[in-house]
Amino acid sequence: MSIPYVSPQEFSAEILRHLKHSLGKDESHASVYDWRMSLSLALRDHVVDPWFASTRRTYEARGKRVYYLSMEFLIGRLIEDVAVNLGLDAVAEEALSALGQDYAAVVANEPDAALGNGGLGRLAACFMDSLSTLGIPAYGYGIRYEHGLFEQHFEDGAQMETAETWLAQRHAWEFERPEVSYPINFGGHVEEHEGKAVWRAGETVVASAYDTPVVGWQAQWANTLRLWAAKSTTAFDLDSFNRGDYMAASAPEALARTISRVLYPDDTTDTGKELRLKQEYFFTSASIQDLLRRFLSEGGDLRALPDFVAIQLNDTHPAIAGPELVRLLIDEHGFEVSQAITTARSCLAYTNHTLLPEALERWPEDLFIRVLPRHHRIIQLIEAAHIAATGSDIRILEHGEVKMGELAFIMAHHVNGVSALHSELVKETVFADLHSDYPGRIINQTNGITPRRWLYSCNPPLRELINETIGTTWPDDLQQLDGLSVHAKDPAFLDKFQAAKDANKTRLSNWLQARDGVSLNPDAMFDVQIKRIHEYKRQLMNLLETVALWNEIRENPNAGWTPRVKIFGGKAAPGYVVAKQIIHLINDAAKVINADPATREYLQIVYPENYNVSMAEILIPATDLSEQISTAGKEASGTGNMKFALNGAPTIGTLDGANVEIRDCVGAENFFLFGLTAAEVTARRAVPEYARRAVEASPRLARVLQQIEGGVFSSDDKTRYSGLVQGLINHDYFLVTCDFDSYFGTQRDVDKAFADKQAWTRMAALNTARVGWFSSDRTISGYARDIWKTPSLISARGSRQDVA
Ligand code: H53
Repeated sequence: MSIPYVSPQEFSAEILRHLKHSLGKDESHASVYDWRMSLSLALRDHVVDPWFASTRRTYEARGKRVYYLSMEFLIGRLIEDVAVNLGLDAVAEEALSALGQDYAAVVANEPDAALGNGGLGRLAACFMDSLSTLGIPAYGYGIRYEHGLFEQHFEDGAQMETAETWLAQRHAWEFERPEVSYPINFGGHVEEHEGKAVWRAGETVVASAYDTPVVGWQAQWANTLRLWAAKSTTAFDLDSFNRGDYMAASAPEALARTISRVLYPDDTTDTGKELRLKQEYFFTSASIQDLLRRFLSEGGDLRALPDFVAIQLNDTHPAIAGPELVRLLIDEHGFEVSQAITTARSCLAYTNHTLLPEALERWPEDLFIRVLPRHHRIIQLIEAAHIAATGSDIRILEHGEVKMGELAFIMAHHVNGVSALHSELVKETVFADLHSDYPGRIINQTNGITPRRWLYSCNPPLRELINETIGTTWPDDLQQLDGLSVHAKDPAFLDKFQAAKDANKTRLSNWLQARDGVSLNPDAMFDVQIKRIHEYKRQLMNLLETVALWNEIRENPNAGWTPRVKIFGGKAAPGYVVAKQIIHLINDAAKVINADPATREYLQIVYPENYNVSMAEILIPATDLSEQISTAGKEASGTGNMKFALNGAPTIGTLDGANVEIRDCVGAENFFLFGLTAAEVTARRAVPEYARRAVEASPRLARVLQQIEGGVFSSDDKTRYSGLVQGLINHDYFLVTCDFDSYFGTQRDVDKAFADKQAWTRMAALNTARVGWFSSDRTISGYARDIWKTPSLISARGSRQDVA
């Protein structure tokens, strides 16, 4: 496919045509919403041809397709993404300006599609972009949540949540597919008829498809993101209505829709909730039924399914795919048990994203039997086959629980971790026994990020500098950025690099001023920690360091401090009490510290509400220092760390997740390392009273804790943080206290380094130049080569065909 040229005049006409015929609006009455919809629909029109061509090519090739099953796709806005991949970004902007519209305002009118919580969901979105860019035939499968991740507001510094409503407006990018729907059964019981199991379901809902085309770089390929909405089998109960019972009349529809109503806002601990299990089965079953229908409609023989179908399980959430595929092969297609299990396993692979025990799902067995009685029996068969084959002690069903991690592992031909360190820890810890039962099954695929969104679109000044320095072919071959390295010695180049950073800092300042009335000192270091609020990510340690710094500036105001703006962003799961306290404390501390005239010049804390993908796109390019400070061994990979480095922000971080590989790439001298290693963390936990000892050994930390506990930041409620502080002193599972001094000291090294402007800029530029490896194109090529065995179907761009 090549992209046909469209002139701005032609594109204006296309926008106007949609304004009139799709929106039914006259130009003189059109709102920003109308313009945004018209622009989106005009762009979508240009996606359709490459999308159809890709589908045709896939059918002709009769090859393998990838099915990426994910509970979450954290997409964000799509206008710029689509415009950029179509090569129409400049045209769209010019066309809208010619119509008298402010392009940036129109783009900003699009609500974020927040169908995810954080890293895992955003990774899925980056993978969709790369699958299309690489020309690998693929479907993303997920849930079309009516309400995405909640909106966050602060009331007196405390987090409040309100429902997110992206679907209150029409979603411009999707195509409804009412003809593509599947029954999804729950409950009931299993009967035996002539040796055959028959599942008599207690309840049935319908999964109905909505397709969003995902176009890759330069529109060479487009895949489909198919999201399922739950509907009722009977839309309306007329008998109830006629009796005057209007609530009961709409009850079936309301009940069914509950399943796709809302994204669970906790990415670690929501297992155990019946609705969540139903959501997981709902979208997994619909997806498996859909891919089987596609395969059979092409005349496929199910015994050859693994040659045509690669199913990737994004975490354990779709782990029910194994039993579901086995069930369909046995119950509906007459397979023998062992043949069904072998066939299913040859199709399935599982990505593990965490070592946190609470994030590896386990379902109470009685709940599981109630919701999925047939699958429970199938899991017994899978477990028996596993024990027979390996003699293993590992069970899927144990202590009255169904262990989804073990199930996913046993039913996958490959299991991958998401960074080199994480994959090793998967082998050594959570899946040590299964690793010895199935040596070679665990492999690593270090995460990546799409450079189209996370550099090209979000950072125009740096994009232009890169284009003029090394040419324009880097967005789908990111290692070309290495060509910037030689320029990092050139003061003229460094000036331009710094000018790009400054422009982004100004853009952020203006945005914050307009949104929240907050002004930032543009000469200060922008020190940013944006991610979900979690104890292991240690936003608390960052805050403690900020308070310690405040103390020191007050005591010694003329010591030549490097001015800093500490920027926090992120949401806490609504039920995660400690995380919410940490948010409250950051906001409380901000109030006191920002009001202090003695330190105002040097230290400011900013915590904008409702961090999301679009906010990340403004914050990351403007960042000077990236905070990646998790307890070593706890962050599986991180992907924000990659985005910052790519946009020229050196990291202060621990040896955790992909930080390790980032540091290897950028060079130890361009990375601010501190803290205990994963092995030291484990050893330290064995030391009695390690936290208390750490506090006693650090007067600086002890003082900060006293201040917080004593109510310095909570004069309205002096005991507000006593639980939080005592928790640190007495437990501190995440070793905030133990790493504090090392962190504080390294931050002072950062201060000194930042003061040498040119050396700092050089470090920043070398970060950009050396992290091209973290493109999600590289990651997806790795999955395609090592796990899926799927070739690229794009012929134009040479090396693409070598992925398999
Ligand atoms: O997945 C990211 C990792 C990150 C990890 C994250 C994640 C979730 O977002 C949700 C659940 C889960 O188990 C893991 O925390 O380290 O970068 C993508 O792999």
